[in-house]
Amino acid sequence: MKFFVLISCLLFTYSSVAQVGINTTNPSPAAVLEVNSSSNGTDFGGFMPPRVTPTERDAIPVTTADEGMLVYVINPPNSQLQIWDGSAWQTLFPQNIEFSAVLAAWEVLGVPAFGPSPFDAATTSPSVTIGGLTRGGGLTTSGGGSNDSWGADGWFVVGFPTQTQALSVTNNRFVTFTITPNFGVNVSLTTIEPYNIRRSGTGPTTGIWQYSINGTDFFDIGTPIIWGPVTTAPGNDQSAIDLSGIAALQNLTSTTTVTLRIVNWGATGAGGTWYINNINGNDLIVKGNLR
Ligand SMILES: [Ca+2]
Repeated sequence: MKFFVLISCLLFTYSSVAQVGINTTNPSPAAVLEVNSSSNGTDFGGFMPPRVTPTERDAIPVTTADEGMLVYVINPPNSQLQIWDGSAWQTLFPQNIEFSAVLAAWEVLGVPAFGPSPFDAATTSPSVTIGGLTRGGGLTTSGGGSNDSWGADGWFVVGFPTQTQALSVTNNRFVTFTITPNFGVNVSLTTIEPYNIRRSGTGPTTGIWQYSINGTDFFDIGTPIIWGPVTTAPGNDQSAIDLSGIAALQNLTSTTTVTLRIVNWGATGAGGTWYINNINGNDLIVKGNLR
C-alpha cells in the first residue's frame, strides 16, 4: 500500500508539471502556483510576500540571477513593495516617484533693495515645506541695495584684517533656507541649478555652500567658490551644485529639516554687498527626487 501511494504521487507530480494550488485542488493550467483566497467561500485571506526591514533586505544575498525577487520592506512611514532588478531593489509601491522635481525656486526679478528676510520661494513643491531665504544675524541692509536681486551688506567683520570662513560663521555672515519633506514623502536632494552672484567691489569675494540636518552642525558642500570679478548687473554665473552624492541629504522624511546656507567672506568694507542675482527664469532652484 505504501508503495502504491508513492507511485501515485510520482505520477501526479509528473502529470501536473509541478503545479501547486493552495486553497484549491484545481489550479489554473497557466499557473505554476495558484494561491486562492478561500477554500470554503467563507473565510478569506491575502497573499503575504516576505516582509523585511531595510537591514534585513540588505542581508538577502541577491545576485544578478535573482532578478524578479519580491519583498515588502517595512520602514514606516515609507514602507515599500520592492523588486530586485538584478542590480538594485526597485520600488513598485508607492508609485508616485518623481525624478529631478523642482522642490523650491526663487525669483528675484522685481525684488526691491536687498529684499525681505525671510524671502519666500516663488515655487514650492507640494511634497516639501520651504523656509525662505534668510539673512544671518550679522548681516545688514544699510546701503541702497540693488533691485532685481536678493542679498545683504555688512559681510565685513569689523576689526579683523583677515576675513575667513570661520570668522563669518562665528559672526553670522551667511544666508540660509530650509527644506522639510512633508509627511509620507521621501525626498532626496539632487542639485542646485546654475545661478548668478552679484557683488560690489568691497563685497565678499568667496563663499561656500553648507548643509545641516540638525540645524546646528554644518558641513561643507564642495570647496570654496570665488564668486568672480563682475560688480555690475550682469553678475557672475555660477555652476550647479551636486547634492546627489551627499548621503545625509538622501531619502529624507518629515522628521528631518535640511538647512542649506552660503557662508561668505573676503569683504573689505561694511558697505560691500552680495546678492543672488536675476537671470532668465528662476534664480535659485533646488531639485530632488520624490517618492
Ligand atoms: Ca529671474
